[in-house]
Amino acid sequence: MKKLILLIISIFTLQVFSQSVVLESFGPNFDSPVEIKNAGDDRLFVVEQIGKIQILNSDGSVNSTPFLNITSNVQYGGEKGLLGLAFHPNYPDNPSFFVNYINNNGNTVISKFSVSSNPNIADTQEDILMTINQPYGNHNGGCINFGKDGYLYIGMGDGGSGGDPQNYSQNLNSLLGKILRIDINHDGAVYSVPESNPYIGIDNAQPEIWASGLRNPWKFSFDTYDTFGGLEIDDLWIADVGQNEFEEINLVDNYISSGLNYGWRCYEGDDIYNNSNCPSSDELTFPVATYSHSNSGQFKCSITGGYVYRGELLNNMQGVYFFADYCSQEIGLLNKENDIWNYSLVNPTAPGSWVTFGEDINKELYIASVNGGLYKIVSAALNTNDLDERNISIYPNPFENEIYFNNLAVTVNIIIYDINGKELLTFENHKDNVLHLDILDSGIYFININNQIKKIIKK
Ligand SMILES: [Ca+2]
Ligand SMILES: [Ca+2]
Repeated sequence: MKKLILLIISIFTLQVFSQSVVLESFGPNFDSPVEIKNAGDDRLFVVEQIGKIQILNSDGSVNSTPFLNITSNVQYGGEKGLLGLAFHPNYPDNPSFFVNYINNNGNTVISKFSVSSNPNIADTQEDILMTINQPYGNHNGGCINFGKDGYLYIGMGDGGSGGDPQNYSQNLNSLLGKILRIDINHDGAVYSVPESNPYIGIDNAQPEIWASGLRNPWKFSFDTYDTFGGLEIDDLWIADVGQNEFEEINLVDNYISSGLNYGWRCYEGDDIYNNSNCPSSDELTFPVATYSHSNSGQFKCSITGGYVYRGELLNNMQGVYFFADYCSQEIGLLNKENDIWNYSLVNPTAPGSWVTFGEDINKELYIASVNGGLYKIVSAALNTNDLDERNISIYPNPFENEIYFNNLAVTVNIIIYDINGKELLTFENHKDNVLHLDILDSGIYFININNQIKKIIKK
């Protein structure tokens, strides 16, 4: 009996363990901040969409002179502006950095700048690496990052309008709707194409393309970690903004898989969007998670991809992928349990139209609203009631031979325990609204659904 009471208490504790993301204001308000990067030291570089990069110091102060001001080169407004920043992997030995912006002709520019003799001020001398024509004002991508392979990855949207009317994302002859990969360390030329890029020498394909079928990757990040066996893993996470209904998160395991097609405009999330002249679905790579605009609580509209957490401040958040939605102002936490990806969406302690996350040198996370607020994420907890909030209930209880779920719209893993906590039955990838438990004797059991719902059931 004592054991039973202890178990009930521990289950109750789990049930009331509430979900939260605590934000602490960090620094002053910025002018439409759209990116936050570090350069391997304790400064944060805040990219303002108008065409400036500000230095935010670890004490929360901002340098009076911007690190870079290229407002006269930048067309700003809507989804246009200075959008991306990446420091050279060997900074400061190699004092260069790269930016992604929309120029005064409305086209995407990737260019290289150098830091001056003062590490807090950049030279305004610019080397343009690439200019990519933009057919419409929206869907300009903008995120750039170096991989552990030392190559520069560039996130390109489908060019814009709606529904990708020219079908750029599926067209390997266009750099739009892709992730590109270039080598910026090439002697002489501004860049070269890595020999391992997937479309070199292929007819009607651009050699810079590394992945295709993206609508507007806002944003992507690398996650580097060591396995218990000491193997270093590099994953790539790509958040792709949806058209009408589904926002998606894509994971490129140990990002060795180049040449993948992420499906847009054939698919939006896992649903067919426009499947004319499309490859078969088994040639496409589908997201590890999607969320709906209107069928998952508060109205949502546009994903902002973040980072897998690898810092020390947030307890129990190791390996959790952080993302956000621009409209609902929620912060999302995605993690894998029992081989199933689960996400929670949380109203953080401060509101914001979230457009970027950032990581400092210690891998702690920051988030910024396009309205100017920048915050450090100082605490976060996963909700154990996430599925409960979708109003899943279990009936009847007590039951005879089977139990029923209402509203089980997702695939779940179910474990049945006895009152001593011994695992009795496991049902993987369960979808039905009925679960047959004739095999059990009369008694008290615990049912665990995706480690989120834990309930006592009686037979
Ligand atoms: Ca565009
Ligand atoms: Ca997709």
